[in-house]
Amino acid sequence: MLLAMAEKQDNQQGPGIGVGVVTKTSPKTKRPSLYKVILLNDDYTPQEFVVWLLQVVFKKPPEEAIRIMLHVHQTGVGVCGVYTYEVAETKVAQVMELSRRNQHPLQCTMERE
Ligand code: TYC
Repeated sequence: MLLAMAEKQDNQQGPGIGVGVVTKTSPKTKRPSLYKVILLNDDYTPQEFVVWLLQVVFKKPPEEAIRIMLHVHQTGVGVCGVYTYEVAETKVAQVMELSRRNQHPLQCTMERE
């Protein structure tokens, strides 16, 4: 009875209890730019350290970590992962800090995909 009255009032004066106003906005979502995190080869950083880094920072399973490390070792560069800007920036900073702390010259950079 109360609802019926509210709806009756609606019909006279606009939306009220139990009456939704339908607003339709066009879905304008933009996909974020993605960035490749790239590891560079050097002659001094131990292979085991790079494999460990790929597991800890980039969450790679052991076998994939070995594969990526060997690719960098053999070709000079390799992609560790693709992320949004801030995530990529954080991964690069983590690699650089862990390398510095362990006195390895390992270099890491990012590049827009
Ligand atoms: N080239 C290094 C070695 O032989 C291993 C290495 C791999 C270093 C990948 C850096 O990003 C790198 N000890």
